[in-house]
Amino acid sequence: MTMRTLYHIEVSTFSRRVRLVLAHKGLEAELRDCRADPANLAEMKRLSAIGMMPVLVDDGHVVPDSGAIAHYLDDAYPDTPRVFPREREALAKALAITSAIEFAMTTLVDVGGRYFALSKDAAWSEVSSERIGRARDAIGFVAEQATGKFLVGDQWSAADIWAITSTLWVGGMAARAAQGTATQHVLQMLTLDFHIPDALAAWAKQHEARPDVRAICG
Ligand SMILES: N[C@@H](CCC(=O)N[C@@H](CS)C(=O)NCC(=O)O)C(=O)O
Repeated sequence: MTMRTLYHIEVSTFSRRVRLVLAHKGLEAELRDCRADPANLAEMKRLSAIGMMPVLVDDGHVVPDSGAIAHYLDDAYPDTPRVFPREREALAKALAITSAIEFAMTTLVDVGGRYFALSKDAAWSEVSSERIGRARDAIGFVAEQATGKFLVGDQWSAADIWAITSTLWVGGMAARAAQGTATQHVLQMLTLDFHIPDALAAWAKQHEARPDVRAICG
């Protein structure tokens, strides 16, 4: 039997993508939460040169980064349902959407978290507005694609997985702040002018009740 381990963070939008990809493929993995257990974090950092979650270890093969993991699983398990379409036009569209979401989420985490300590710097306003403006453009592009039930073609794909996880994560920030469960980084992200466009939030509503989405993002 294949030994499969996912180093992740329970509430991370990046980690949830991979758990939804695994669920779509019917693949199981032992979950090791790196925020809950420092030993898992140390092990993940030993395995991955970039030291970020999620990291998948599949029969000894180490794959970091949610997008790379999804591509790896599509190729390594060709008998399971794919998350990136095979057909060229659909693949290009799915990648345009996942790249835009990756850019928007990483920018939000960078500006609101990793670099926020620089927010008293004279250049902060200009630099952060430029970056967040681009993140808004990227998520706006994704919202423009939300014209049907699925973002690409007529089935659930990586584009939908990337979109639902980020929509629920960003949408849930204010609720977590109100409950007192938000991290300092999330509180800082809430000060930035970044929101999920109404069209994308409305699109997400029709998928929130999916059993895999409820189990992983609930
Ligand atoms: N592009 C990466 C982003 C992963 C990422 O930013 N992970 C965060 C967790 S939410 C992390 O590991 N942060 C720790 C750090 O930056 O040191 C992916 O999609 O997997």
